[in-house]
Order: sequence, then structure tokens, then C-alpha cells
Amino acid sequence: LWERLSKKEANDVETVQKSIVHHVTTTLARAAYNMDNFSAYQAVALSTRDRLISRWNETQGQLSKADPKRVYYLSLEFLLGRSMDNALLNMGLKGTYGKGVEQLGFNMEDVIESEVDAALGNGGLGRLAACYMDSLATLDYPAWGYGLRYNYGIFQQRIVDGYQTEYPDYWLNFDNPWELPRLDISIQISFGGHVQSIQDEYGVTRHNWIPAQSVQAIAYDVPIPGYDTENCNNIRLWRSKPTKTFDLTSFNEGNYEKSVEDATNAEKITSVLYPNDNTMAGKELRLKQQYFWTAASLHDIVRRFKKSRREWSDFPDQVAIQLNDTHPTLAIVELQRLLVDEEMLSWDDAWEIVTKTFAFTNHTVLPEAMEKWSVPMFEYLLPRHLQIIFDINLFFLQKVEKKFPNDRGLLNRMSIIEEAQPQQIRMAHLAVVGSHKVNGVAALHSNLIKTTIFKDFVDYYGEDKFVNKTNGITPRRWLHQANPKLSKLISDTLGSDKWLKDLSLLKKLTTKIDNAEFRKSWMAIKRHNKVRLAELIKIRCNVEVSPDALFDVQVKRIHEYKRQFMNILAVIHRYRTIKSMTASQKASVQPRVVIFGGKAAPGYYIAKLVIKLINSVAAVVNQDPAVGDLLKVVFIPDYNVSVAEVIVPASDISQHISTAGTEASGTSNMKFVLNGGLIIGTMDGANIEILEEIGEENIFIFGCLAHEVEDLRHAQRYRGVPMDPALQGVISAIEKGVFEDPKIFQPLISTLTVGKDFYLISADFASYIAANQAVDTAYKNQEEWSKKSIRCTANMGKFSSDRSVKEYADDIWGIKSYPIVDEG
Ligand code: DL6
Repeated sequence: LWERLSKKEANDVETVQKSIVHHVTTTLARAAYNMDNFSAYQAVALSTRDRLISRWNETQGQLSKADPKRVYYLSLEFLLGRSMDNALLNMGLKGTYGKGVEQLGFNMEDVIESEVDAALGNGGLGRLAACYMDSLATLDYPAWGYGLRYNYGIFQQRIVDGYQTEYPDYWLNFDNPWELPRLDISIQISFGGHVQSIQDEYGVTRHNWIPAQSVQAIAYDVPIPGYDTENCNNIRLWRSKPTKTFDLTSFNEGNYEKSVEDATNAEKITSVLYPNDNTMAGKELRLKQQYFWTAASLHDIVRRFKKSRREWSDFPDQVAIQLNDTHPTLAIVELQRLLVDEEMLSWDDAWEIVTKTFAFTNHTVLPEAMEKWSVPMFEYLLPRHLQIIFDINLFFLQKVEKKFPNDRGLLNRMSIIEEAQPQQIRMAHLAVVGSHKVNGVAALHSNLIKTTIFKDFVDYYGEDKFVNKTNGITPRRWLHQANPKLSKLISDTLGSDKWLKDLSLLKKLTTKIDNAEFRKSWMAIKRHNKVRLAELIKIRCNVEVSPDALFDVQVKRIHEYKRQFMNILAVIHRYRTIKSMTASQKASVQPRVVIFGGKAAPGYYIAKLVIKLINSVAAVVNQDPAVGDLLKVVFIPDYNVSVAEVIVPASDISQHISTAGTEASGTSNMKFVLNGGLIIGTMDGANIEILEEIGEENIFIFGCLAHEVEDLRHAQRYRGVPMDPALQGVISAIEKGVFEDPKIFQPLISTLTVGKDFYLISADFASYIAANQAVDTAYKNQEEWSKKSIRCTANMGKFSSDRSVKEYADDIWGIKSYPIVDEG
């Protein structure tokens, strides 16, 4: 039906209402008068999905015919958040649906808020993938994402007695209208067993993998509409199911329980997202997930390629595959296996195709995040793949040896196999060796990887293989949707909403900086957003905060390197300072609300203690009459994309304070600044490029530089540099029991003991306190602050994910836009 709707009809309020009511009465089997917000959401979602499907079909149909080169973005995480508002916006139907829904007696905002987040990711890496999918679709690039359809997304966080507790996120409870199950697309994925080696008729040794078990991968497609275009791309998520013949033997032998148990094991593969961010869990099930996903995706990609009946040597001209971190690195090995074992190509021909096809994005230099797999475990699950990895390594090291003879140390360092007990496979090395380009995600980070973890590889391959692609964010979600009032003011001021597709146009806002009326409107919107956040804080934390105070935000995963610990220590310092003041001194204190949010990996003890400390400090500070509204501290539980959409537009200042050299890029820094929030941060990740764009007078920078870190660590370890005196005072207060039983926090405090302060909290503490004071002083001058705020937004053009994906497309993937013609 929808296929045949003309554009005019599709945009007609009455037609929209009919389709909503149709879904209520048929798909949902409810009476139209008996709708609550949630069923209204379901019906609107189903109606929206009809239109998405029509675009999806048109796009994929036209692309199948034209068969341009496509990019496949392999990511174990897609942190999409809510879909409805975004889908309506991108398809240009927001106004029509808004009217239709209101006329049916519902408030569109309530309907939108009934949607649960699709939270199939941990943090920055997964959200980046979601932003990139939005930009790829918007720029008409032929692109598909591939990932896993977890039954459980990132856990839900509740705070009980100040501690984080985790609850399962069974997000599929009410069906997911944003996915299209493709039950007919089923791929068999095998594990275990052994390898048979035989000589073929030409005397060539062929390897035959005889697996021990197999499961099915079932496809679920998530349409991704571009903004202001007919194009609709796809994310294909795989779900594991038992094969039809799954363990029929056990069943036939009367061992019913065993056959059911094995079936459950098959389902387990895509059951849950691993909740670690920047740490490696090393679990067998995780390796199974990675192989299951990469093998299913490659099978699908190869099947599509084969339809065109081209030569194998054309494969890299038709297919680009981007590895989002090392998680999908097995795809390199799987493609080599398919080409050599199944398509009978020679090793060298196959390897040339493989290395021209793949490119790899590195997202971290933290040693604990580097993926390694134990050789025995790997061999048990993937015996043939292990052989291939050893062969890739052998041929690679032979070439290294040829270029740099007699350097055993170098061979050891570069080897894909680490000689430990047991041996380990270094996935990052495999990803570098199997890709034609390797990129970091911000300028500093891309330089760091060249001088640290991949230094030997740069010496071997040369500089050209290692490039930078600074991250970006989609302005559609992170300004237009999250901050509708600011978006409207910008469009009204610039005379159009073209900036949503060309963020550099924001620059023209600078001409308005001296316009007092404009600044007033600008700041009124910020205040409106702060009122909204204050309401959320009241509901979630039961704390009243004043929207007139300075809102200071740190929301991100809780990690030692991100230094939420340093933030709360500085808050304690502020608290003690206020307590020591006379009434007249207090009168000049800038009131501040310090807002934290973020999840800690469930097994990350120290990170969880940081959450506890924040909540213990909040409990004391928030009810201390000597402090009143001068300082409030809140920890907003269960931070996710939807909560971020409320927090980001409401911040005055946000904290991006990682130890220099540890945060690869950061992307929330970009979101805050785009929304006119100033930032306080270290010279780390994308902070540096933000500074370059907005000017050093509009950002609060402190702390040591990346190249100073090693010396500082060395000095504190071997020269016993004493702890910063202000920090010492703060620690003493905790130890005296000002915030609950000090024994609780002892493990946390001992991370600061001289010689152990790996993240250099003590070294940076004085400059951090000074930077926070500078924020207070600057905020008091609201005129100047509003100018800074406008300058921030105006200069953020570079950080659109449209710019990022275009760079990837031009410099790495070699793909072109393919606009879909509206034949409706
Ligand atoms: O590139 C996206 C994002 C960066 O902005 C963060 O700085 C970085 O920490 C994050 N890295 C990871 C790596 N984890 N793994 N696996 O999430 O990537």
C-alpha cells in the first residue's frame, strides 16, 4: 500500500492518522479508543516503519541494479538509542506525524518518550558507529553496517545505598518495530572440530575443516534513513539459533535434555553484550560472538558480490570493509579461508584481495583494552583459522626479516603471536597486517599510535598506511533533535536549516555575537534546557537544584583514566573551602551543581567505588545547611543515549579530564560544545582539535601534556614526589570519615599513594583546581560567557560526522555517493 503512496499522500495528516489507527486495530489488536501512550507509540512506530520499508526497498533495489562499490562497517556495537523521532525527522515527516498524533489526542513528546533505547553498545565506540550510519545514509553512500542482535543490551544501572547495581536490559520485551526479521536469511556457522589436510590432483595441499558443531545466523535488518534524502541504508544484525538438525543425534538417542541444552548454548551466542569499555574480558563466549558475527557477515557480503559474476580480483573494487576496532579482525582470516579453501585461489592472490579490502580503526592505546586470544582456546574453537593465522604471521615475519635482517627483538615485537604461556594472538597486529589503512580517531591519538603501539609497523610499512580520521557526531540527533529550541534559533538566524547538512555554515553565527538581543535568546534557551534537566534530576535523584547555578557535567563511562575520581576529589575540596568561609566570603561564591552519570563495568571494582564515593559525598553535601545552594552533587543513574539528549543541551561546563594521552578522542566533548556548553579539559584526544577550532579563550585547559606523562610517572615512582597538599587535605577528610565509613574507600585512596598514582591525579590537581576557579570567575560575567557559548557552537563545523565519513569514503574506502532517485 505504502509503496504506492505519492509523496503528497505520504505527507498528508489524514492518511497518517488512518495508518496509525489501522495499526492499532489490526497489528496491535486494540480498540482505537483504548490507546495509552505506549500503544500510541507502537502504532506510530509501525506506521513510520511502513514508510521506512518502502524507502529501504527502493534504495536496495536501485543499488542492486547499479551495483556500485559499497562499504561494510563491521561493529560489535551500535548504540542507536531511540529511533522514532530520528526516522520521522530524516524522512521529513515529523510535522505531519506530530499533527496527526496531537489530533488523535496525544502529546508527541510523551509518545516519543515511550520508546525504550536500543542500547547495543557500551559508550563512545558504539555511539560513533550509530553517528556514522546516520551520516553515511545522509550523504547517499552505499553502506551497510553489520553487528549482533543482542537480547540484552548494556545493563540497566540502579543506585542502591550509593552502590551501582546491575539489572538486565531485556529491551525486546515488547517486540522491536525498528527491525525487519529476515527469517529466510539463515547462514550456518561452524565451530570446533579438526582440520584434514589432503593433496589435490595437482599436488597442492588442501585443508578441509571438519567442524564439530554449527549454529544458524538469522538476519534482522534495521533500516537507517538518511536526512533529507530518499536513501535508506541498512544495519544487518545477526541472531544465533540452533541449526534445524541441531544435535539430532542426542535427540534420537533419547537424550532430550542434552539436545535442548545444546540448543540453549546456540542461542547464548547473541544473548548478551559484553559490558566492558576499554577493557578486554578474554571469554570464550566473546570469541564465539566475534567469529559468529564476522563469518555470517562475510558470507553475506561474498554472496552479494557473487551475484554480479565478476572476477575475484574485482572484489576490492566492489567491497570495502571497515573494522571498528579489533573486534571484527577475524573477518580477515575468514575471507582468506573462504578464498583459499573454498574458492581455491592461491594464497598470494587471496591475500592481495584481503589486504586491499580491509581497513582498521584503532580506538584506544590502553594496554588492558588490547585484544589477545589464548592460542589453545582459539585452536579448540577455530582450528583452521589458527593455522591460517600462523601462516599469515610466518609470511609476514619473513618479509620483516628481509627488510630488517638479524633483529630478533623486532620480530618478537611485531609477531602476531606473543610468546607467552600460553601463546597469545595479538589481534591488533593481525588487523594492521591484514589491512591497507590503519587510522586513529583524533590527531593526537593517530600520532600516538604511530610512535607507540604501531611504531615498528610504521617503520616497516611506511607512514602512508597510518592516517588520522578525527571522529564526528551527527548534528541531526545531537543538536536538532536534542535541542529543538536552539536549532530553531539557529535556523531562524541563518535563514535556513541547511546547516544540518553543512555544519560549517554555523560559522555565520559569529556575526551575531555582539547582538544583545540574540545573546539573550541564546541564554534563555540554555536556561530552558537547564530547567528540563533540573526536573529530571528531581525525578531520578530526588534532589532540588537551581537552574540559576552553574551546571557542571561529567557523563561518560566510569574509568580510572577518565578521572571521575579527580573530579569528586575537587568537589570535596570545594566543599571544604566553602565550609571554611565567613558569610560575606560565601556571598561571592559561584553556586554550582555538579552532575555525574555513567556506568562502570560490573567487574571493575575501583570504578564502582568511585560511584559510591560520589554518592556518599552527595549525601553529605546536599543536606549541609552551611553550604545550601552553593554546591549540590548528583549522580544520575542509568546514563544512556536518551538521558544524554537531555543532559547535553543543559550543561554550562562539562569535564573531559582524562590523563593526557589516554582518551583516544572523546565524542561527548563535541556534543557539549556544539550545544554551546564550554568545556574544561586536558590536552587529550579531540579536546586539542576543539581548542584549535574554537580558540583557547573559549576553553579551560589544564594539566600535563601527553609527552610529559612518562617522566612524571617515573618521577613519582622513583623520586617519591610528595602528594599535592590540597589533595592531601581532601584525602585526610575522607580518612577521617567525613563521608561514611572511611574503610570503604581505602582501596580507592591507595591508588593515589605515592608511586602508584598512575593517572597522575596528584600531578594535575593544582592546575585542575585553578581551572575550575577560572570557570567560576568567567561564569560570573554572563555577557562574556554568552559570547563564548555562541563562539563555541559557531566553530564546531569540523566535528560533524558527515565530514568524518566523507574523509573515510575519499581516503580509505574509495566509494562514491549514489543518490537514490525518487520514483514515487
Ligand atoms: O572512537 C570512539 C571512542 C573514542 O571517542 C574514545 O575516546 C575511546 O575511548 C573509545 N574507545 C573504545 C575502545 N574500546 N574498545 N574496545 O571504546 O572510542
